[in-house]
Amino acid sequence: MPYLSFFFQIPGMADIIKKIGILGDSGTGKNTYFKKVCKSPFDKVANANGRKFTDMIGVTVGKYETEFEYRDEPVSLAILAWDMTGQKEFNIFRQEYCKYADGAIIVSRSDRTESIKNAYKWVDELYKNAGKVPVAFVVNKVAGHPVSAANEWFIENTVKEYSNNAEIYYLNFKRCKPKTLSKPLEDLGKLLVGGCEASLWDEPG
Ligand SMILES: Nc1nc2c(ncn2[C@@H]2O[C@H](COP(=O)(O)OP(=O)(O)OP(=O)(O)O)[C@@H](O)[C@H]2O)c(=O)[nH]1
Ligand SMILES: [Mg+2]
Repeated sequence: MPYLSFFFQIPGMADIIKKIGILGDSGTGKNTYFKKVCKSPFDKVANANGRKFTDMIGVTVGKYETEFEYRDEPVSLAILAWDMTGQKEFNIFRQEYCKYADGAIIVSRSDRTESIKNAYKWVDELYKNAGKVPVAFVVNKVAGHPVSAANEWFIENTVKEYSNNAEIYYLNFKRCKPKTLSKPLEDLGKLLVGGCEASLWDEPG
């Protein structure tokens, strides 16, 4: 049962487990990004007709693991990333999938201005279903399509403020090395660990 053991081994391995959503317009490159930074057994699972079942349920779940020092203590963190399709057909399902998320990565794409303008929509959907959790905002820098000055201004001055000062990352999903691509997860992970500081480090009672 390789798929079950994949998840069941997590509690023994990580000190902390957090759920995040990967959100954004359809076709911005969420699954492309997810496959490069997360491990998931589900990507390979097909139904009888040879179609990936994640295409039919609108989500893939995977794991990103990291270790770092936090306040002079070693911490191991497993981020369970829910890569959700942006397709409208899955709107109702996505609301459910967003519930209990501890954070999110919102993805836009440099050659699709609309996907940058829509970042608000995704922050809204997230906040409605998971509360005001930390967000990392990622722009997929497609080769030959630099982020326009107007879009950069829009991101830096409006989207950032709207999403509680979310960090912004400009990354070429096809060309960047995995370590560079992982930066949003590393930074978000540290924020999430900071958020659960009380339960981790405080004396009980
Ligand atoms: N040229 C180019 N194509 C890309 C890039 N990133 C993604 N794509 C292509 O865009 C298409 C959609 O990418 P996905 O990663 O499936 O997009 P998604 O955001 O998961 O889309 P939904 O699941 O529909 O929400 C695929 O054909 C990718 O190969 C990129 O940086 N450059
Ligand atoms: Mg997808």
